[in-house]
Amino acid sequence: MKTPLFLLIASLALAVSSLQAADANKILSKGDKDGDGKLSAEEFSALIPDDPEKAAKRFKKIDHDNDGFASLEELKVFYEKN
Ligand SMILES: [Ca+2]
Ligand SMILES: [Ca+2]
Repeated sequence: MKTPLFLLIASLALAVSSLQAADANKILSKGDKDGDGKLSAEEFSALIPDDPEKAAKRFKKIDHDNDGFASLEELKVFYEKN
């Protein structure tokens, strides 16, 4: 029996979105040195040590509410879009 196409697409979309959530989680757990559950600009730029300018620009985009920290939610939103 063949799997209906829409089911394939749905499961693919699910796999992709959980992958992105996993990415955000991974980035957060890797970068969060002080363990407060979010990334400061400093913690974030430490993840991209070879290009501080790019890191700063990206951090600005991620920090949507401008509180100076990238929360897991903000990371998720960013990595879903990119
Ligand atoms: Ca932190
Ligand atoms: Ca923020």
